[in-house]
Amino acid sequence: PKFRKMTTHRTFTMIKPDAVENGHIGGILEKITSAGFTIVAMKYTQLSKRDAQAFYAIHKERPFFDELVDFMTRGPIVSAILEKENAVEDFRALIGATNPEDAAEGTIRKLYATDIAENAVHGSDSDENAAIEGAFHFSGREIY
Ligand code: RTP
Ligand code: MG
Repeated sequence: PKFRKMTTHRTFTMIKPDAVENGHIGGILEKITSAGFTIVAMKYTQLSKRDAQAFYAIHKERPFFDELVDFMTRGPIVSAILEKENAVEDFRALIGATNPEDAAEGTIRKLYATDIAENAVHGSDSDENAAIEGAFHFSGREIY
């Protein structure tokens, strides 16, 4: 019998407030779909302080935590769940390094990020976190 591959094939992303403010939603979605990702859930929403503090709880001892929460809550974001073989790793490659100065040519952060803090997009860093983050933003009925 054929069994479905057990490799996780989904990741979670946000187009952050800087990229929304700068008019890059369309450009970023074009890069994502051109790279072979399928959008299985998507919404336009604004995080509350409580949401952002919970989402980024892993960073709560970092010096940039308050700045990060203020940034991520200052305007709307686009959040989405993306599907592709090897999604987490391939998406991290597509977005590029956290600091756009270090990001490779053609990556989303190289093209659209402002600086290390306002870096245009989020991408989950593991299959486990992709599942947690997707479930944080979407109910089962919002995922297709
Ligand atoms: P992300 O989680 O957003 O995909 O980014 P990442 O893995 O590349 O970076 P991470 O270390 O998880 O940091 C999360 C977000 O915090 C902001 N940051 N600011 N001011 C700073 O030095 C600084 N460092 C990180 C960025 O928005 C980063 O994406
Ligand atoms: Mg991260």
